[in-house]
Amino acid sequence: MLKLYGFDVSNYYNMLKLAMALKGIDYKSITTYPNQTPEYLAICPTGKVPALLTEQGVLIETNVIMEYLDENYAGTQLYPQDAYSKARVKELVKMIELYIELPARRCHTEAFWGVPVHDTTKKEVKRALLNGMQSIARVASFSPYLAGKEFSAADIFFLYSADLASSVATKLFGIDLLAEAPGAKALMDKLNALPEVKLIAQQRREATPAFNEYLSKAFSKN
Ligand SMILES: N[C@@H](CCC(=O)N[C@@H](CS)C(=O)NCC(=O)O)C(=O)O
Repeated sequence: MLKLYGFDVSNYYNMLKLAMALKGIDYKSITTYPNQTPEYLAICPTGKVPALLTEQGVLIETNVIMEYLDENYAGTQLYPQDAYSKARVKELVKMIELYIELPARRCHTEAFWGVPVHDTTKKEVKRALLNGMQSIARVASFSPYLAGKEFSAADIFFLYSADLASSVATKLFGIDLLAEAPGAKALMDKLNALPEVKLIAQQRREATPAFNEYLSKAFSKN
């Protein structure tokens, strides 16, 4: 059986949990925080999560795992068949990771755990997030899904990355990031209403106290 390493507060992990739930894939969750122990590095070379153990070996990187799952399992299709449409979905996934997820992460410590981030970083991140969301607005269709009429992997990435990034933008910059992409709020509401998404959100809330405790220990060591 597939084994998925990660923890319920991680948005990358939750992207894969949602993909697997929508496809009806059976797997075993192995709760793991990112770490650099020899034991985990023997499974996952970066020490990050998620990692997926398949019968053939381990796969890392969320977008790569999502493509693998889509090619190997039935259920909700996450990428279109046609090469051009598929490339457009991958384009959105890459834009979300590079221009929304990664800049927002630079400010997570201050937004979520009160560990201050330098003002220069905040200035850079604010500009990057606004540019990123405005770029996505030019590429995405929001009719009603990000890539058009059909649900896709891009919606899964958007759901989790835009959610965290818009919290960062509200908390630290007082801006409404989703308002930069007309249609984004309606899409978020539509996705958040899915029973699979609600369950993952509930599991995230339940797992948050343990993760905060783990983090406060980690921060006090540094
Ligand atoms: N590019 C990786 C990023 C994974 C990632 O950054 N995961 C976070 C948890 S949500 C992590 O492991 N962070 C710890 C670290 O960066 O060392 C992916 O797509 O899976």
